[in-house]
Amino acid sequence: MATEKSPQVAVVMGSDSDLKVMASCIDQLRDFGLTPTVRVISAHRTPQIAAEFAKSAESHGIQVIIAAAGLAAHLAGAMAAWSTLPVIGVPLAAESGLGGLDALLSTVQMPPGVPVATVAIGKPGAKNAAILAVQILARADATLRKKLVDFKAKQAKAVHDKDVTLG
Ligand code: RP5
Repeated sequence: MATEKSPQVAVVMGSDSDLKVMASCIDQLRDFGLTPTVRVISAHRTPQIAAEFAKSAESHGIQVIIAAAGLAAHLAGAMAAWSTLPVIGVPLAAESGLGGLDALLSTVQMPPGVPVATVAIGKPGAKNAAILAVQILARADATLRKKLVDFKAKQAKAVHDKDVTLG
């Protein structure tokens, strides 16, 4: 059962410069009543901490890891290398001039045996990562399942209302 205090989801990002995008992921998780653990950890700049975090995440109650990074984005892959928890990767568009395609390919093209569930680049992916994490947790949590049903219904109504307004 999800409570305000249970950090079942970890949101890790390669830099604090990623926070402006990942705020929408954190906000979405909070909207579902979750309080994620949020960390800045870099696969390249703090590799030891990345390994230690991934290895110990499950023992701290984490059930899903969301990992976001830009450029040569290896953070999600590093998490998946060191943990058997499901890892959702969010590729970000850092200032590389490639619009996040670099991070997308780095995150999604994992070798067989080490999957990373990769979502879209940037904000849409950040929001979807949160929803996907909730969907994973909801398999064993009826309260979250109900919240997901309500979320989908509200989303559908918003689209329908716009459709009616446009007439
Ligand atoms: C990546 O490098 C981070 O995830 C970030 O998207 C990008 C740039 O980091 P900063 O130079 O802004 O710290 O590792």
